[in-house]
Amino acid sequence: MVKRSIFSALFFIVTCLFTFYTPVMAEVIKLNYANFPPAPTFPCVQMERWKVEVEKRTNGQVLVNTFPGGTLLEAKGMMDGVIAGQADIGNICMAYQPGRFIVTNSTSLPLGIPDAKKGSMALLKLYEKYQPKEFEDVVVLTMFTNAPGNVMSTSPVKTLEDMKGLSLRASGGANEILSAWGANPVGMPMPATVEALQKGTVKGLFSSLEVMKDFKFAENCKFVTLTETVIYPFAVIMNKAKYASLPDDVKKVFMDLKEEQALWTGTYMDDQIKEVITWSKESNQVEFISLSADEKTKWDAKLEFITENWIKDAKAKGFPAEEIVADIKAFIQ
Ligand code: DTR
Repeated sequence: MVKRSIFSALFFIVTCLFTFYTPVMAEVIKLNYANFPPAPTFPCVQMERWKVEVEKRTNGQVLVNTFPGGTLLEAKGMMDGVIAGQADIGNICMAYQPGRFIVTNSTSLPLGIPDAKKGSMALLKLYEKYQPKEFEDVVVLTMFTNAPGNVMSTSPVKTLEDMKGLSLRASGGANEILSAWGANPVGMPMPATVEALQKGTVKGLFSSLEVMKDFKFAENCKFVTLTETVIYPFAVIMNKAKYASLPDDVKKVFMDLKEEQALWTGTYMDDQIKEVITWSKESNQVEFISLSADEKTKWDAKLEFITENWIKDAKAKGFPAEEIVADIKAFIQ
């Protein structure tokens, strides 16, 4: 009798355990990550690397769905789309909204940022130090820059005379530099440049050289003038409420990746530039033009006023302009 009661009690307990105890399996967190240029370009390559690292470091607790090529949000609507929650994460190029991103677009001043690695680290340090209000409605997951800009053109540009009135595609701070050199800057996001070149609306562009391969500009632009001037700043941003909803251990993975991703992307970009220069010369017969010393002096002299003007304008808007410029110069040493 006693045995039967013990057995019945045990049976009841085991049944309850299997009925009411369900192991707490953390549900998979799915995040949509929007990007604007085509998949082969460096902003999307870094996105895929971030995805792999996040899914690995969270042991699959986070699943990142990536949307390159503007399939979820386009360049100009990216920031507001992420703020509105149309995408959980987005990649923006601050140069496309110069009036909105005053502090971070200061990295596009002609201050001599030598490569994407130094540019990316300087941009991230600038953001961390000044915590600009321009990003107060989102969480910044990382920041990076492209490599310094060069003129890619359908006709050779060897002197300022050759630049006079030449319609070249650029954006943000790069537009001012082209104007100072006497060219006619035509502003548009990078993806729109393909059609503008084909239509002849522009006779080239001013940007980092990896686009010669990534956008096939080497087919039209058979000349590159090595100016090595101006970088463009990018940021990867996240919807604030979505970020707040993440478990603390996932937030830590994201924040641990912030500087690492900036360094990885800058290094990737610099390595890609070396490869594309060789590819452009050997596979596409692109002529690379170096400015003579006299010419370079003339071109540089045209840019001196740009930083002074930026300081004046930024100070008038209440920004610590001189400190920002001094910090960028210090960060790139
Ligand atoms: N040069 C900036 C930024 C840029 C450089 N390479 C890419 C590739 C894909 C998108 C943007 C960029 C620009 O002209 O837009």
